[in-house]
Amino acid sequence: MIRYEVGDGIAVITIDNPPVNALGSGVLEAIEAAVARGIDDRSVQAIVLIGAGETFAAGVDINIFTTMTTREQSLALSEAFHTSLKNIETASKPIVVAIHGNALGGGLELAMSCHYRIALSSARVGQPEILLGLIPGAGGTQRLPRLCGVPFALDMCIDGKPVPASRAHAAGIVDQLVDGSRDALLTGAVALARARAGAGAIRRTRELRVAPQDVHAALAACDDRRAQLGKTSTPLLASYAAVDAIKAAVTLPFDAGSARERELFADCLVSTESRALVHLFFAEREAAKVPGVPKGTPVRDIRRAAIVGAGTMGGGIAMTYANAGIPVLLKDMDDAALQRGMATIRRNYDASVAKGRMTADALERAMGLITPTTSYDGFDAVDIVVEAVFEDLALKISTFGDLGRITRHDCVLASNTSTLDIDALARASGRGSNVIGHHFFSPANVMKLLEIVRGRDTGPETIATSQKLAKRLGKVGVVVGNCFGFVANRMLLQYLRESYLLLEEGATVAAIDRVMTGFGMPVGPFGMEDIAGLDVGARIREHLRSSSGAGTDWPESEIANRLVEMGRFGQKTGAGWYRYESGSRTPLVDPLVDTLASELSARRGIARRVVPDEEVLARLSTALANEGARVLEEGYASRAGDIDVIYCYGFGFPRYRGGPMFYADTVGLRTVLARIHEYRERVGDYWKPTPLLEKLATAGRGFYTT
Ligand code: T1G
Repeated sequence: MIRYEVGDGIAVITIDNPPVNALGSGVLEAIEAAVARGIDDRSVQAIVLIGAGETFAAGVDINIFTTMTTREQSLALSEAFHTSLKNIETASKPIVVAIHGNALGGGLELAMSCHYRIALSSARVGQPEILLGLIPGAGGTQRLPRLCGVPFALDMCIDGKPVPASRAHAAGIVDQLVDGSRDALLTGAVALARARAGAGAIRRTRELRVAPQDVHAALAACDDRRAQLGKTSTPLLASYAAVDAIKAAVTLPFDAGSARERELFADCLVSTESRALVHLFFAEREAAKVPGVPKGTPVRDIRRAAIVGAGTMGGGIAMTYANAGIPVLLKDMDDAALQRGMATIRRNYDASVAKGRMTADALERAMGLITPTTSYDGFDAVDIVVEAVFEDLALKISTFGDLGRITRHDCVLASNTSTLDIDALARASGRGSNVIGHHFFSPANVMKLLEIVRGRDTGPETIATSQKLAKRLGKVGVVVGNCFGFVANRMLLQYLRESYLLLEEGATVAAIDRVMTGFGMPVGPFGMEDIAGLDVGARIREHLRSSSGAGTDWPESEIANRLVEMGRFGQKTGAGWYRYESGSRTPLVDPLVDTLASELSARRGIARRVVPDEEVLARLSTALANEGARVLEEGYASRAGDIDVIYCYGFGFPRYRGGPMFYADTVGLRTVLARIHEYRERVGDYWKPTPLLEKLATAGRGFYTT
């Protein structure tokens, strides 16, 4: 994993641990040993450290963290990192690190323990540990503020976003930039090393003063950042720990500050938040591995696309393709609908420009890639068609009939349906192996999830092409099976069912939403339905009732349907579960809904009661976990991790809770099972534990514990 070569007085140490040169166990020690070898080698005047392949190092091997079960182990791990980097930093010959690709987490910490940093201008550096619920644990919180100052270090450690090498250079993290290839970088690094070799004193980051040298200003920056954290919805434990560790860099000498960092790092590593985020890191990557679609399955090149239906979803999907630089035809039946669709797209882009998220040029470029049309002209030249017409099976079947006749034989035919039968659409098209579900989440140009639905005849090429396309569209693609509501909405139906029934039992719309937003959801079930549209929910329930009669073995609350009958579809009609002042999206409590709930519970003979917040959370999260187990058991999801990725990216389930399946494990499946039995007694016998959940709970296991 470590190569050592000497040429003309310069030792070049290469990290070679594909695919991302992760600093797995033994790698840092091997680098340390190679540095010691260079020190002892009289022919060596200076040392260069570089990564093999496409990148420098993407940090410590995250797999290591899954083996850490105690705080003591975590502390020892951080101590080992610190010792290795101290030995590298205190080397008596100059060490130049050459950065290309990524220097992230422990990779940047290693680079900062070297004496001089040269980077390709295309490189990125960052401390993304916060995305894993961690802080830098190898001295990053002590060395970074010494190189770039406290405010920049706070940004890097709390936002976790990598910064381009040019900004790192401007901030003082990187000393020199090089354009071109890895070879050009290596040449530049060797030249810098040679120059430093003869230049006397070596600059060690640990000896630098933290900037700003005005301690009050530095401490004020930390306190301000901590105060800001308190205002954010759910700051992570690690966010506060990052502020405390950087504050220690200001107030304590290097070694004492490092000891403080280690303590804080260990606290984070054993936290449930970090376990949840590390779980999601790997679950997201596992989701890319689909049974029956081996690595290397051929994929088709998507150069041109077409969307059928210029409504809210169709428009958002067209923006997603245009944002990825793919020219797209946007078809709708009549010109009026098309103009409305195009106007919405321009309005959304204008809003992005107004928020500084896009330039006016980029707006015009994107609009230029979207061609509105009322005909199928040009559809015979596209590589993919995404159907996004009204959620009506007959309409979709006729659309797929058309598409099967007019598109090229290898054209991917995708449907944005959120619930309907992909196999029926495949049959209508006569091209089953090319038909697949591409279920985007609203707003389609914003939400990161793409639920990819494989039908009975969907070909592996079509699936592999969809996965690659998802990444290109900036989405996280998760492949699921074809059942009513697939995974996302099928589970959501149970979550909403319990929300409605809790209303009849005495809870209120505002209380239920408050509990779920307090839990970390971006909106509660009722706020979410007001955004998506109660009419959409009603149609889905109607489809479910008419399609199979399956899944209606539970008491259906009439309350949602009553609101729809009253024309209360949500934000789009100014009233739904909440009411909205004209032009405002601020939900206002409407006592009418609570009155309706009391009437319906009286009619169903339900004795209303005070529903504790804990029960609200328990009922809704248990409904998700139990249906998730059913989806797994029936094989519509390949892994529990896929379900967690779907809920975190599709519905904003709090990542620091790991997703509904991981969260159920933190509650304990025995507790979850006991709750289901209790609800079966008290609420209704529609509560049936899924055999998989029952089996795991009885065995004292979880969805993730073997
Ligand atoms: N450890 C282990 N495996 C890793 C890894 C890592 N750090 N980074 C990537 N992989 C694997 C990944 O699972 C996948 O495997 C393959 O590499 C390709 O990754 C002490 C505490 C670098 C931007 O948080 O952000 O250092 O699925 O699919 O889209 O302070 O990977 O193929 O089997 O993501 O091109 C900090 C994490 C660690 C960076 C590349 N570092 N990695 O993205 O490929 S904590 C990070 C990434 C730390 C110290 C601390 C991305 C990437 P497989 P990929 P990509």
